[in-house]
Formats: sequence, structure tokens, C-alpha cells
Amino acid sequence: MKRFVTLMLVAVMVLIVAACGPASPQGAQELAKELHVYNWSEYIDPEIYAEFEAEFGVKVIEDTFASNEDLLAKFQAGASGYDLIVPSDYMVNIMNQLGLLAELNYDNIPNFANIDERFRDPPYDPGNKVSVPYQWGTSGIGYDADVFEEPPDSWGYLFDPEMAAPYAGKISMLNDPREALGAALKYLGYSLNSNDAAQLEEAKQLLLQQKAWVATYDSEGFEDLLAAGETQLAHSWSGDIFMAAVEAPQLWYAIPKEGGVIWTDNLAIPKTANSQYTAEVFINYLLRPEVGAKVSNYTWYASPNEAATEFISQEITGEPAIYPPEDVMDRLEFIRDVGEATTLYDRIWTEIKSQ
Ligand code: SPD
Repeated sequence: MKRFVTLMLVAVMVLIVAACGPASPQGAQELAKELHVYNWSEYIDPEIYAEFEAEFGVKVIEDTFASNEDLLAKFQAGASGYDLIVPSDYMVNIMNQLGLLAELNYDNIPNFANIDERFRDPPYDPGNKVSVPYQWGTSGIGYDADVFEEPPDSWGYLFDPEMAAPYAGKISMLNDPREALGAALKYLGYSLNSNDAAQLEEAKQLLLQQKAWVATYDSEGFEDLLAAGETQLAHSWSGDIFMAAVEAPQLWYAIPKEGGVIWTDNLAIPKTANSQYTAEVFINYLLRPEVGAKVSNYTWYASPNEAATEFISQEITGEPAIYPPEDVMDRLEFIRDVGEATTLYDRIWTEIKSQ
């Protein structure tokens, strides 16, 4: 009888370890020692990497990029060795069409069930075959609230000669072709996915005219320039401004009344990954409710992880510039893959930057 009880106890413990442990459901695959992540800068709490390593024994090594186009260029130049990347919506579409992304094995990502229905099965990746939503946000105008009596909630502050010229030398623009051209197109009343050559030419002229007032094109330090008083208006991504506002409370962010960009950044695995399995285990880890919340509590971006919401600070979930109300959402547009017009966007951007 004593032997039977001991055997039962051992069997129960084996079952518990199998259910909780980091190994795959089949226990057949092994985790790699390292996971190489290619991410946007300041887009994850470094503690998450440390805690993943403590639990799973996998060291995470991160490199960063500044735009979707930089990410794509890196892979088109033959980059290998990255296990996980973070492309935005339209770039998932482009990279997938180019055959650069691996199909995900959802047996290893059961926490995908935590993703809000609204973020599943997106048009840029039907069936979430190659991507899992990570964070979402908007593109608008960061500003120094000590300088403005009213929020500068119009793209006119960046493009209209009368409104922008007073801030000459104190304006920064995102160093990003689709974002900068998108802002100009929105100011002109066009879709930010326009493939009309005449509309794109108008946007180009606007951006060329604006150069006289622009201090810098910057996608990684625009919030620091604003906090340091070197700029007063910054074409921005929402969360970066709110993150910087913790230390510099004069910083704030406005979504332009003409509308702007809404975007979703995603976790995806390149076909050239060293260990797809390890990347999937890490994606599953990021989708835990507490870990998903830890991401947003650090980045100040909104989370597509519904189960994480209760653990996200109410300063974030209750902020309408981070989680915009429906009437504002209606004015926002996703950047889409514009197909052959991409070459035109790239050529115009090169012309603007080189003049
Ligand atoms: N600091 C991280 C910023 C991530 C912004 N990604 C948004 C891209 C939208 N085109």
C-alpha cells in the first residue's frame, strides 16, 4: 500500500512538472541557449528579458531598428540570426509576400487565446499565420505644453507656413517615409495610402517647404529632444511621448483633428531564425496577462492582450490619447502596403532627404 501511494505521488508530480515546465507540450523540442530579438528601441521592459532568462534559461539579446523600412532593408540584405522581429502591420504583409516570415506553430503559443478578438485575423495577416499583435498606438504630435496655451491638435502646426514658421528650428519629424508622407497627405485631406502621383507630388512639395522649419528627422530620440527643450513640436508615436512625460511632465501628445495613423506592431519569426521553437515559447511568455501588462506599463502603448488589461496602470488605460474614444478612432487610418507605389514613396522620400 505504501509503495502504491509513493508511486501515485511520483506520477502526480511528473504530471505537474509536465504541465508547468517550459518544455514544449510534447516535451520533444529543446530551447536554444540564446534568443536574438530585433526590436524597436525602448519597446520592452528589460526586466522581461531577465525574468524570461531566469525561468527558461534562455539569454535574450536585442538589437534595435528605427523604421519598418530599415527592418526590411536589413533582411533584404540577407540578415540572418534573428529569431524574433517586430514589424508593423503593413510590413508584415510585405515581408510575408517576400517569403521572409515563418508560419507560426500555435501549439507552442496557447496564450494567443488572450488576444482581443478585434486584433485577431487582421487584413495584413489573415488567420494570424505569421504574426501575433504586440502593441498598438497612434502617430501624432508630441509637444511642450509649457509653450502652447491650447493643444496643437492639427497637422497645420507642422505644415502650414503661418502656424509652423513661428516654431522654425524647434520641429522634429519622424525619420520614416510612410509616416512623414502620411502626415502630409492627411494634412492635405488625402488618404495616407494614396497611390495617386499628383497627390504624392503635393505631399512632397509640402515636405520640401517644411524643411526650412525642421530641426531634425528622428524616430528614436524625438522625445528626448522635446524633454530637453531643443524642440517644441515633434511628429511622434504616442507611447514614446507618454513614457518621457514621466520624467518631463511638460510633454504631452495630441492626435490631429484631420486624422492620423493607427498602427499595430507585431511579433513575427523570420524564416532564417536559429530556433523558431524558442521564439514561440518567448511569444507565449509575452502573452501571459502579467507579462503583457508589464510591456504596456513600460512602453505606455496600448495592448491587444485583453487578459492583460486588468494589470495595466489606469493612467494608461484611462488616457484617451493612448486608448482613443470611438469618434477619434474613426478619423485614424492604418498604413497599408501600397504595392507598386512603394517605389514612388521611397523615391520621393530620398529626394526630400537629399535636398
Ligand atoms: N519606441 C517604440 C516605437 C514603436 C513604434 N512603432 C510604430 C510604427 C508605426 N508606423
